[in-house]
Amino acid sequence: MVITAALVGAETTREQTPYLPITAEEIAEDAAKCREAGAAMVHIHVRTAEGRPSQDAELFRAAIRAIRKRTDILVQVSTGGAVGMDVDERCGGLTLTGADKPDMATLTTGTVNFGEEVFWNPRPLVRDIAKRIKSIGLKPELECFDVGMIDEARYLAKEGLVELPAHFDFVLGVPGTLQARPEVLDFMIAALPEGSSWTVAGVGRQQLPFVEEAAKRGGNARVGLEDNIYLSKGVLAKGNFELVAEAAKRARAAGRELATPEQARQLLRLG
Ligand code: KMH
Ligand code: ZN
Repeated sequence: MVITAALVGAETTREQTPYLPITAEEIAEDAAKCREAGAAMVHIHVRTAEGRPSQDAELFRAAIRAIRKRTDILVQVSTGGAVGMDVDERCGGLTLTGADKPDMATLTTGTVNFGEEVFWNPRPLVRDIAKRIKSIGLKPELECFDVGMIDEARYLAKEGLVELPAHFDFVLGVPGTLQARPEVLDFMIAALPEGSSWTVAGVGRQQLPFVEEAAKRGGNARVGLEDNIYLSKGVLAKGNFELVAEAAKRARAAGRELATPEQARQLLRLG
């Protein structure tokens, strides 16, 4: 089972939790602890020194270098960024080459309400990002906030922009879109193109229970401060590593073994 740690995100603030990593060093330190706790991959956004969400290539470069100095964990960069960013800004992490190139990048395949805002992903923009990911030889993690976004992957495959089978991430529980319920997860799994792999990211209080739902079904799970700041009711996680440790405990209790980064590379077909 691959555990991904979504370390930073674009929405969580230091006012909500003092444990949110912001600088490259903070991100790398938490990433290394997440690896120790059982994660095989980190999903990262970056922040300015003031903590504002950014997708700046140099901030990604600094974070990736700091992570790779400390640990062999796989690095997946966000192309979602924050609501309202334009496509070039969103794709900052895809401009990195050589030793700084990420291992994977996200690709959201449709538009959704996102709290009081709209996470805007019209079809031409999705194709633009898919082409950029493909052109640097990366595989996308297809971020699906709703079931129609799984079907869109089939269109992208027909257009030669995505290879099937692919790896999907079901993001369930953002206010305004599909919520995290076991029957929703079953429906999404049933909708997958044959042979595809999947991760589930439960947002808010469904994060840790959905690690168990994923474990039971043979899937993978994402935890982290991007999606949830609490280890239990009213108790802040003192870093992403505490959420990973709890996820690892629940996965093992369900009889699952945790993938190393090398095993995750095979399982997610990263090449
Ligand atoms: N911050 C959200 C608007 C991704 O990382 O690819 C989008 C997001 C998805 O987090
Ligand atoms: Zn993200």
